[in-house]
Amino acid sequence: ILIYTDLDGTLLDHETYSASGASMGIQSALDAGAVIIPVTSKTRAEVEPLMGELNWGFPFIVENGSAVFLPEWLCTKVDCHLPSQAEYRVKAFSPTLAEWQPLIDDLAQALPGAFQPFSQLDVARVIALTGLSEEHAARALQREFSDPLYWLGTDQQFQQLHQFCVQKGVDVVRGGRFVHLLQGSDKGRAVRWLTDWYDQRESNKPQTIALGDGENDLSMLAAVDHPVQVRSPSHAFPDFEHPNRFRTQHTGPEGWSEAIASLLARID
Ligand code: 2M8
Ligand code: MG
Ligand code: MG
Repeated sequence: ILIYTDLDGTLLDHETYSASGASMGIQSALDAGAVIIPVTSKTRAEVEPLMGELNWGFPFIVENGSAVFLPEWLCTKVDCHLPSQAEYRVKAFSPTLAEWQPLIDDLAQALPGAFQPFSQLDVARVIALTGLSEEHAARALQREFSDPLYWLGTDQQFQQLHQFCVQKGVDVVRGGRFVHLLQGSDKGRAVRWLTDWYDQRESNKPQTIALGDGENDLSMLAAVDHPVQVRSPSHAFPDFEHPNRFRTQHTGPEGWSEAIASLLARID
């Protein structure tokens, strides 16, 4: 079983960024032999300490589906064509942070004052906007593939942002606190790629679960057998239809455990 999971507002509490409410669910998933794969807007630098804490060592997907990081120990000869970075092989779908800058500069000119790019914030400002600890805020600033926008503009400017981006083949998705620009990537595409990767290595076709709370999770939910919409304390469920759709009663990590308990009893 592959369990793809969003972090903020899903496995981690929206306010405290703690996964403790999901510990029962995590334990039963690991006991059942499931692979838990974070699929997040966060950066590699943010995900790594979390993987360490939970002691996983599984692949993970960062910056809204921009790239899949495969731990080197999982890789075989087949993966040799993938570039290596630190102790990983990396499958990237997105332009790099540097490649994004011309478009973001054009947007800033067209919509003066409507947003602040994440890469131009300092640690203190990230802490103020997100409630992250100093260490985690610094890690959030280590972006490799995306530059989320802190939105300050009007609805009309948001329409203009959309129009501008559509012309450039760029998608605009809202996360919990920031607006994310995507080109050629989304969580769903990265999830499909990684499911195929497992499929080619294992004799049984993997069963797939995905859990998310936001609009930026819908492409991932559409890419799996068992999509879970985790209830948010701050917004309604985004519209999503699927024959196996599961919507949790509890919010955030408690909802995560609720869904995993119910699904593990039903599948496998
Ligand atoms: C950003 O992502 C969240 C995802 O919902 C958001 O848009 O609010 C990311 O850029 C991430 O790196 C950061 O940790 C997070 C903090 O709230 O914000
Ligand atoms: Mg989320
Ligand atoms: Mg997220």
